[in-house]
Amino acid sequence: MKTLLLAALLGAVLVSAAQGTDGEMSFEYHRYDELRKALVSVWLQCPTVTRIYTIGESFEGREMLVLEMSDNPGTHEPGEPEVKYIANMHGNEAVGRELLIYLAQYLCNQYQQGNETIVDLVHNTRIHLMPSMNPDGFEKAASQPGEIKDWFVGRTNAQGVDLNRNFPDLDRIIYLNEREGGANNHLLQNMKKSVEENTKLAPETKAVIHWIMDIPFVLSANLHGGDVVANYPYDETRTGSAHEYSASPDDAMFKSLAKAYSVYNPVMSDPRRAPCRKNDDDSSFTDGITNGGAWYSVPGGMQDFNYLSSNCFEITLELSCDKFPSEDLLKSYWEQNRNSLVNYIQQVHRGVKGFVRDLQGNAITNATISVEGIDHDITTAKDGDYWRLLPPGNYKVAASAAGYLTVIKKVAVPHSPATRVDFELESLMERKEEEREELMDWWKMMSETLNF
Ligand code: GEM
Ligand code: ZN
Repeated sequence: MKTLLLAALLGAVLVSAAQGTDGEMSFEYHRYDELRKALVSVWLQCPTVTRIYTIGESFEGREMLVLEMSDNPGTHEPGEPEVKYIANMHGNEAVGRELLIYLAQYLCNQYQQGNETIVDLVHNTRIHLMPSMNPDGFEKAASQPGEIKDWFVGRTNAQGVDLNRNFPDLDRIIYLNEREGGANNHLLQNMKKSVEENTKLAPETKAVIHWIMDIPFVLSANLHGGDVVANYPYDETRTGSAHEYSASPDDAMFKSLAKAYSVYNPVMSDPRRAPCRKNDDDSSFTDGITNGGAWYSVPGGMQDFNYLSSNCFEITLELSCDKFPSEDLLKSYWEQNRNSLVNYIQQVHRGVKGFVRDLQGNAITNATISVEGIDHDITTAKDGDYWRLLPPGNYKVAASAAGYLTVIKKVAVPHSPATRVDFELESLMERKEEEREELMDWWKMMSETLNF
C-alpha cells in the first residue's frame, strides 16, 4: 500500500483516535473519509492481525480500500485458504458497506477478547473485506437530501456503468463449451482481448479482475441490497430467457454455501417473510436462497465471473428490502447478519485441500484438480496448494499437470473440516528414463544369457 496514502490515513485517524475509538461500534453511515478512518481505527487497534491496502482507484480517484485480517497480514501462507467480502458495487446499496465496517470492528474486538472461534478463524484463514467497490456511487447516493433515497441514484459508477453488468460474459463461453467441448474453468484466458485493452471495462471492474487474478481466493460474497436472499450461480440463463434455473456443475455446493448464510439470518430464512414489494416475484426463493437465473437473468455479473475465471466460489447476498435504509435500522441489520457473516467465512474450511508436488517435493503450480462427476476443475496456486470445496460424500479426485503422470485418489469428505489430500506426481521424463534404464537392463541380461 502506498506510504503516502498510509500517512494520510494515519494522520486523519490519529485525530479521531483522540475521541477514544476503543473498538466501540458506531451504527451510522460512513462517508468516504469516515470509511477510511474507521478502517484505520481497526488497524490501530489490531495492528498484528490487520493490514489495509488498496486495489486501485475509482473513476473519480477514490481508493478501493481493503482491510485484511489474518495472523500473517500481507502474505499468502501456503495451504491457508483466502476469503473475500466485497460490498457496495451498486453505490446506493448501502447496508453491505456498513456491515463490512462493523465486521472488521467485531473481528478485531473478538480477537482481542480471545473468542476461540474468531481466533481460530483469523489464524487459519486470510480474510479480505472491501466495504465499497463503488465509492463514487455511494457518495452520489449519500449526498441526496433527506432520508428517502432514489432507487437508482448512485447505483452505477461515475461513468454510468452498472458494474454488475460490466464483467466479461464468461457464461456464454461456458455454455458454448458445454455444447461443443472446451475448457470448464479459467475461461478468461480464452478471451482474445486482454483486460487492459478492453475499453468497455470500468476502472473499478479492472481493479477487481486484477485482484481476483493476483490472490488465490477460494470463497467470496458480493453484498447487495434491494431484496433479502442468498443468490448463487449461475446468474445468466443458458437460453437467454428471463427466468430459468441455471445450475452450475457445483450446484449442490453453492446451495450449501447459500444456506450457510441464510440459515443464520432470521429474516432471510423466514419462510413466512412477505416479498419486499407487493408485485415482486420471489417464487424462486426457498429457505432464503435462490439460483440467480431462476430469479432473473444477469449477464456480465461479478459472481459468475469469479467462478468461471478463477478458483473462487462467489455468491450474491441481498441484505435489505430498502437499498439505503435509515441509519437507525443499521444496528438491527448488523444483528441479523453478524452470525451469517462469520459462519460463511468458516465454509472455506470444507471439501478437500492439500498440495501437489513432484517426486522431489517441488511445488507444481497451476496443476489441475478434477473431481469425477463435477465438470469444473480448479488449479493449484503458487505453492502447489489447492482447496476444492465439496459437500459431504465419496469422491474420486485427480491431480494432473502437463509433463506429469496423473494421480487419482478416492476421498471421503465430511461436512467439515476439509480433508487433507496431497499428491506427488511423477514426471513423464523420469518415467521415460526409468523405462529406458529397465529396457537397457533387460537387453544386457538377454545379451549375457544368449552370449550375444
Ligand atoms: C441484482 S444482484 C444479482 C442477482 N442475480 C440475479 N441473477 N438476479 C442485479 O445486479 O441486478 C440485484 C441488485 O442490484 O442487487
Ligand atoms: Zn445490487
